[in-house]
This record gives sequence, structure tokens and C-alpha cells, in this order.
Amino acid sequence: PFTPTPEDRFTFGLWTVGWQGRDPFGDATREPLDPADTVRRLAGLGAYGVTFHDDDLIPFGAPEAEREARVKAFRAALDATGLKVPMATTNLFTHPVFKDGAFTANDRDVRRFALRKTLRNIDLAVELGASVYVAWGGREGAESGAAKDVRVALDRMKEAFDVLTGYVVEQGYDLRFAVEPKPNEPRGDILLPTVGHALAFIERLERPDLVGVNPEVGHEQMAGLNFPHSVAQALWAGKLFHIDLNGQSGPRYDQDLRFGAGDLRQAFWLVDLLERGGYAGPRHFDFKPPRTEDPEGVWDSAAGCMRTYLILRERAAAFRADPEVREALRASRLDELEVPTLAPGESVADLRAADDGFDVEAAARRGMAFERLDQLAMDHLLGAR
Ligand code: GLT
Ligand code: MN
Ligand code: MN
Ligand code: MN
Repeated sequence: PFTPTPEDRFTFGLWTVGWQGRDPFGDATREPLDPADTVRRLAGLGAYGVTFHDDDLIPFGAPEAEREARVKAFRAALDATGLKVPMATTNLFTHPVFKDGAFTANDRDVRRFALRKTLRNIDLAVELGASVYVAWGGREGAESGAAKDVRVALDRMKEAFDVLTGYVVEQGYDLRFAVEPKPNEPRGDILLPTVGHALAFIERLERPDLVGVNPEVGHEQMAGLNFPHSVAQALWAGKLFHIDLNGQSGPRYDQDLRFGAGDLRQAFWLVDLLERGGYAGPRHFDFKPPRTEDPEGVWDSAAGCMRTYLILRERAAAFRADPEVREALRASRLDELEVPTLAPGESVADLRAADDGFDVEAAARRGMAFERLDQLAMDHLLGAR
């Protein structure tokens, strides 16, 4: 019952299963993967699609003929398997030229290069059928105070999105952008560090309708935030354009664990939210199979992401369908939260004049019954109901 199919819309980045295990302290532990082989392998596991950075597919600076050959091989594997490419993105962080950022580098020539690199890959993304373009600004930030004038850097960041959305509109592309927040790593402090910062930034853009967010489980948790709450606010704002699923154990370095590892309870509430909250996009895994794993371990890790999602989807549905849970939700007055605080047509003066017989002391004594409700959730999550 927990076997994924393309209808489940699971997608993986080429860079996830393709991660060779290089970290700040150690060398690669695995050989590179060929993108076309990755496509075939993911299709075999029941995935729906694959995503990529320009440099995952075409090595940085590769000559034109090599570029064409690599794209051709990738496209042939997609055609043969039916795997889709719903999202693509730009690598604006690996090459040393981006050491001080891309769209917000102090050096203007670097910013111009970053825009050209992005525009070029947008063309390829659209050719391959992508409808979302992710922008993770991992190098947009600073390690020290005077190094970046944040207000001016945000002007440049806005300029970049205005140029990119303008291009997409002019070309008639059906493509929207998704900003991926992260608080730190690789920069000491990264601009647009959380979903909330990104949502506020988007409203200042020339075409806010074309820009949303791509929240990642571990990134919000690195900032000590509740991931399902961040995702709920993005949904509320109509801005959940994409999502990066993985696992993280609290505020520490970016762990990119398999989905469901780390904070399992947040993973449960996240799946509950996505399945009930009207998110129709791909369930995209952005994880790193630990460097302890050999190639088979990599595919076990990828399969585990999907299996855990499906298990949690079943548990969350069982929780919502349980009559005792429905009763407990009413006891906790979740239905009452849905009732607007003022009556239809009621004015502030009406509200102030109204004596609804409110007994402050009695209301203060009322219990919320949240503990019983949460234990019911725990029972479902642990398979005890
Ligand atoms: C990089 C980063 C991820 C982003 C990817 C998109 S690249 O691996 O750590 O969180 O989603 O650029
Ligand atoms: Mn991450
Ligand atoms: Mn990452
Ligand atoms: Mn990510």
C-alpha cells in the first residue's frame, strides 16, 4: 500500500541522489551519477519527476557541443520513462565567482553574469516543460557587518526578480518563480532567511503574482521555526509554489536528511496540511543520502522518502476520519475558530456596546482539551489506533 506511483507526484533533484558526499571535512565517498541513469532509476522507484540545476546537467563552462549532447541524452531518458521536469533552478553558489553572492554580489559584473546564467537556464527549463523556477540565494549574504549594505542588496535582489519576471512575461513563458529561504550556510547570514522574510519581499516586486516561495523543512527548522506553520502561512498567502521535503534535527547545520528523519511530528502535521490544504504541486525531496551510503544505500534513502510520505499520508487521513478525533476537535473548539469574530454587518461601536454576558472568570477556567486531542494524533502517528 505504500508503493509510490507517478500520481503521488514525487520528484527529486539530480543533486540529491547525485550528492557525492563531499563535506567541509571530507572528500567524496561516491562516484558521480549520470543524469540519464538517475532518470531511469527514479522512474523505476515510482517517482513522477526530476529537477535540476543548470550545472547538474551541463558542467559549468562546457562547450556548446557537449551541452547539446548532454541535454539530448537527458531528454531521451525523460521521453523513454515519462518522467517530468516540473522545476529547474540555477547554480549560483558553487563556482568561486559567486563567493560574495550572485544577484546581490557587490561586484556588478558578477551580478550581470549571474543574470545571464539564469536567463539561459530558464530557456532550457521551459523547453523541458518546467512551470516553476526555484531561486535559492545561498551565497547572498555576509559574514560581517560592513561587508553588505542589506538595504541596497535588497534593491539589487528586487532588480534581479523584476528582470527575470519581465523576461518570462515578454517571452510568453508559463513559468513562476519560487524563492527558497535559508537562514545561514554557506553564508554566515543569508538574505531572505525565512518564509516570512521572503513573503514580505515578494510584495515589493514589480510582478508579485509571478513569485512565490519554496520552503524547505530543514531550513525553517534551522531558524528554530515550526515548519508546518510557515507552510500554512505560505498557503494562506497563495504563495506555496513548490516545496522541499527533507529531515532536520533542530537548529544546527543543514542536515538534509531523508524525509521523516529528524522531527517526525512536524513531518506528520506537514503531510496533514499539504494533503488537506490545497497544495497540488509536486512533493519534491531535497535531501542528501548520508555519505556513509554506497550507491544502493542512496536508492534505499530515496525510496524511504516516498514511503514515509505515503505512510504519514495514510496516518493523517486516519486521524482526520476518526470519529473520536472529530469529537475531540469540537471539544477543543476548532469549529468556533472558523466563525468570524464580528457578526455580519456589526460595527466597532456595536461590538463595544454589546453585552454578550461574557464571564471573564468562567472563560479563564475553561480547559482547551488540547492534550487529549494531541494524544489521539500521537496514537495515530504511532500506529496505535
Ligand atoms: C542546494 C541547497 C538546496 C536548494 C537547491 C536549489 S541547491 O543543495 O542546499 O536547499 O534547494 O538551488
Ligand atoms: Mn537544506
Ligand atoms: Mn540543501
Ligand atoms: Mn532546498
